[in-house]
Amino acid sequence: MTDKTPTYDDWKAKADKEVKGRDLTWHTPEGIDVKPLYTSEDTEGLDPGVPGMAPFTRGPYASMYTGRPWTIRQYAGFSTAEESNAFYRRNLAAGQKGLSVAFDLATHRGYDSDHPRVVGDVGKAGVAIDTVRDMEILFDQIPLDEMSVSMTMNGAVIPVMAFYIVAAERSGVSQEKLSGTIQNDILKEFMVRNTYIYPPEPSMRIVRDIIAYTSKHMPRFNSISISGYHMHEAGATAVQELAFTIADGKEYAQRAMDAGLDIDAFAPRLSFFWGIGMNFFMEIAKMRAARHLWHDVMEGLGAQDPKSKMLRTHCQTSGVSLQEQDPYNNVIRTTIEAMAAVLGGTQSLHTNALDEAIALPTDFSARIARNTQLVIQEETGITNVADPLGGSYYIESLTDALVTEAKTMLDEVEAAGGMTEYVASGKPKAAIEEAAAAKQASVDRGETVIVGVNKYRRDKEDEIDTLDIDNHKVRQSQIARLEKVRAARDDFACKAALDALARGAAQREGNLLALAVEAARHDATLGEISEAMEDAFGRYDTSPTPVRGVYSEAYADDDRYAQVVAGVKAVERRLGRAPKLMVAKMGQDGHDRGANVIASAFADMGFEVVSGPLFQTPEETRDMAIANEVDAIGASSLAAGHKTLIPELIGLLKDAGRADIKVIAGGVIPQKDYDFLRDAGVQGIYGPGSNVVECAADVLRLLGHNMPPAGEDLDEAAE
Ligand code: MLC
Ligand code: 5AD
Repeated sequence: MTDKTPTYDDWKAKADKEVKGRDLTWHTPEGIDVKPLYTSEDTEGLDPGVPGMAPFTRGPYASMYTGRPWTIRQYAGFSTAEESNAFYRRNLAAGQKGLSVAFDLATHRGYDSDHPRVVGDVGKAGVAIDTVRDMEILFDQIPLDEMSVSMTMNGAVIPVMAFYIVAAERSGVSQEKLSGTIQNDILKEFMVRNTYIYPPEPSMRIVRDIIAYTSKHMPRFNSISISGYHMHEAGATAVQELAFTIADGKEYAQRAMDAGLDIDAFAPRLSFFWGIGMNFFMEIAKMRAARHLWHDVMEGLGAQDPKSKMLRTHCQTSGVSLQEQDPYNNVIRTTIEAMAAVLGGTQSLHTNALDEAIALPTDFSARIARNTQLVIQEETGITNVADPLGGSYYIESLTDALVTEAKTMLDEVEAAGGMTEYVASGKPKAAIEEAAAAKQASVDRGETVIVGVNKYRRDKEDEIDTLDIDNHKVRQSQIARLEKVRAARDDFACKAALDALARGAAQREGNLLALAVEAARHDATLGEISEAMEDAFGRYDTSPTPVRGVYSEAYADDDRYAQVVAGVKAVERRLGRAPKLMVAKMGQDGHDRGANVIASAFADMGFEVVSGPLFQTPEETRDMAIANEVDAIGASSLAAGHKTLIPELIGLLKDAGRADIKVIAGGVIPQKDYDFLRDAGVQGIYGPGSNVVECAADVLRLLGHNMPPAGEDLDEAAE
């Protein structure tokens, strides 16, 4: 026996024997080959330094949570300002530490609650805000000079910031005292989140004007929350999320510098936002790699102040990782993801509620979500050591691999002329959609296990109580308040301020936020402020272009898939053309991952697929469906507009004498709404966790083709 330290090779020889030579390498979607063991050989030359010092891999602050724990900041908002305010105050009393406002989609897209395009959206996915008055009510009895407030707003970011500033002013708090964060990250909206209003160039001006305004007047306010979260949710790999988000940040910094701002005057107030999913160590390494990458990028841009190079971030646990089936499993998932965010060194955290896949949180589910953080913070001792995983062979090695992979992707972005250009090329969106389709196929095939969904599925699910919002009632109360505000204001002064804003937008001069603050002081509404700029900028429209071939490749050798493809062919023979499905997105809901996955998979299976543009009204969907001679419409709904918009579409088809066009629905739809939708004429409902190939089989049945159930022979496929 020698006393030589065993090497990796020594270990491998032993492990190979145990598993009889089976390859234990884990090939991740990022393209990183994770070995079954890491040793000191993997971290030679890798020294991550200490927290609070360059390159900040181990955390932005020296003492990290030993000095101050992360901020428990739960994202919330629904119905009216009154109801959301009461919810916030209950949560703060129960241990939440910072606020985070979720606005409804009408607000996001720059429409007042009385606009005809937003009938299904008011108060649904967040709180409805039309005027400064609403904003004052939202923060009633919450001291804005003490409470840090995050606002997730990107499209209508100018009026929302203006309302916040003026509401604080009316409560006696001047803007330099305000601390918080505005999301203000428009590039990722064009890639994945889709709540843009204007085209990319004027949108980038808005981002820049907000950075300029806050760096001058609001020293405690974070001007932007550069977000990878939504890419993560749309299906991006960790490397894509890292590279595209850091590239977005670089682009914003560059634009602000091009406008004459000193980098160290604004960069300390740029902040970040990551999505944290179930790949535990990968997520921790991602957060560490991001800090290293950002440090290097900012140094490259000439930043001097260490605070400019120090990445601070918010994290949210992953919504898409949560399931409708066996929903209590979601508490476990969220706990694991929260642990990753904390071990990765987040500054602020939102933990999702267990009813995520079905509806907005109730008081009950919000309590469990919040308590998840309180328990980690106050019961586990995790906060007593800064970056406790620092030096782990695996973590350090994975961090380094992610830095290297992301740098390669960053170089590609640079070669394409920067992120604005790259986003305009559609390449990052397509790359993320491809990753999403591959992931869905892997889940559908059972290669990626989801407990309670594609493995260990229960025969019968428990029902849980979910929140329902009466959007008609909220809309009526918003309209009443809008009328009151409009009646009480000095119309002449209001119009003059709106005209000045419109001129500033058209003539490319003046700071748009400064101009909007003036309009807000005269009680201009969100819709009016948005429209004043829309006149100069226009409204931006895009059409989805779903990827092709990912499903057919993943299912190349699958019998059931072949059976469904044969079924589609059979229908094609009967009709003399391929069956035609329109995938529709109605209302202001821009979540299109599901719609794109369906479009992509159905096209691979042989359907002719028409993808409707985002934000259609039911009338527009009807017209497009009839003009394209489709057999069925699949309405995808993730923002709770389904009870209003889908029945309306069915009624319109009936009135047009086209009740023969079948309507099916998919997305976030609570079981308790199924009967309501079926009574309204919906012929198939596919919630989260549905298998896409089985959905297609079901649609064939609807079209009169008798598909045998899964598991039966191909030969038996009856026509
Ligand atoms: C922190 N501080 C310390 C310290 N840690 N001081 C001493 N020792 C320590 N160990 C100080 C900081 O310097 C700072 O003061 C203050 O404490 C607060 O710390 P912070 O790190 O700035 O935390 P916070 O205020 O919570 O800000 C975190 C943030 C910010 C920088 C990431 O941008 C933020 O809160 N983001 C939240 C974004 C969010 O909620 N988004 C929701 C998106 S939902 P000072 O004086 O230096 O400021 C969404 C979903 C959807 O997008 O699609 O709709
Ligand atoms: N209230 C609470 N959480 C919300 N989310 C979205 N809207 C709200 C809201 N109004 C959360 C969900 C979703 C993510 C984008 O943010 O977790 O997946």
